Formats: sequence, C-alpha cells, structure tokens
Amino acid sequence: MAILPILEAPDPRLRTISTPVETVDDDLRALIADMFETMYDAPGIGLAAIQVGVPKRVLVMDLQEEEDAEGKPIRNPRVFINPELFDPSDEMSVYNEGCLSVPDQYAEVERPATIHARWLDEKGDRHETQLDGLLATCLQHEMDHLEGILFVDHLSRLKREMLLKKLDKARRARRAA
Ligand code: K1U
Ligand code: ZN
Repeated sequence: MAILPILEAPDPRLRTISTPVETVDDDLRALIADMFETMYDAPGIGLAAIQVGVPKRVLVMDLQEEEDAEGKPIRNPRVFINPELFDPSDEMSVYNEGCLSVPDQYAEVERPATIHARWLDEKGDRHETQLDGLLATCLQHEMDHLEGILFVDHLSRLKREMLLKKLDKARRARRAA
C-alpha cells in the first residue's frame, strides 16, 4: 500500500473526464487500497481516483461519523465504481465543503438534499439506493471530480476567484517557509 500525491488546483489533470472501469480486478483493488491510505492520511472523507492522477471512475469514501468509547473514529470505508446518480430531490441542502485538491479552503455549496445512486463495489457487486445527508453531499462532490468539476465551480465568479487567490497565497507562504 502507498500514500499517493494528491493533485492540487489548478492542475489541468483535475479537469479530465474519467473513463468507466471495465474489469474489477486485483489491480483495481490495489489502487483502491492506495486511495484509502491516501484519504485517511490527508485526512479527508472522500477521494476520486483522478485526484491521484488516475482517470478511472472510482471513488472511496469514509464519513467517519461514529466514534468508539475512546472518541476514536470508527472506520466505515465505502467504494463506488462506475457510480451513476439519478432522481435528485427538488429540496436542496447547503454544506460548507472542502476538497483535498483545494487544500484548507472551504465554501458553502448548494446541492440536491437526496439523490439515488447505483454503483459497483470492490467485489463487482451492484448496489442501488437513495442517499441523504453528508453521504449525498459527498457523493455528489466526488461524482463532480469524475466529470472534471471542482466545488469552486459551483460558486459565483467573485467567490471562486477570492478562494483561488487565497489558495495561491497559502501555497506561496508554504513554499517560502
Ligand atoms: O477532495 C475531496 O474530494 C475530499 C473532500 C470531500 C468532501 C468534504 C466535504 C464536503 C464534500 C466533500 C474532503 O474530505 S475535504 C476534508 C474534510 O472535509 C474533512 C477532513 C477531515 C475530517 C473531516 C472532514
Ligand atoms: Zn474534492
């Protein structure tokens, strides 16, 4: 297993449209293991393969919403291969989103509150269900990555430019330190 470097905006590879997975095999499962290690290390609650430079329709996620008796997050890893979203609700919800490819920058994004999804898991088994809450928000954010879309693209031009300027400034400060 390996921690992979995460691409950061404005890397043009983040604008790639990822291609469907043809076979769920051991090579893909090795990539998924590396993606989980990278996501937990970051730390984050989701990661799309394109964020580590692999243009395949694969997402990993762990919302880590539950804690054990010592307050340590209980792991609940989820894998989405070739995910499809459909039947979004008219009701919208707003969440202060972040992105490992736009480090340390957060902004409120409005998305459908519930959504139906179908996908394959790491064994190649099919799933279909309705999602809500942070799971729905995070899956829509990660699905955007598969289409080359970043959460900043949902903001007004003014807010996006301010946030990207802040990101650039923080990156320069990090390099100068
Ligand atoms: O870059 C990514 O796609 C991961 C991103 C997922 C996400 C977060 C919030 C709303 C929608 C999608 C992140 O994980 S950003 C980091 C973050 O939210 C977090 C990090 C540590 C603990 C808890 C949350
Ligand atoms: Zn992201």
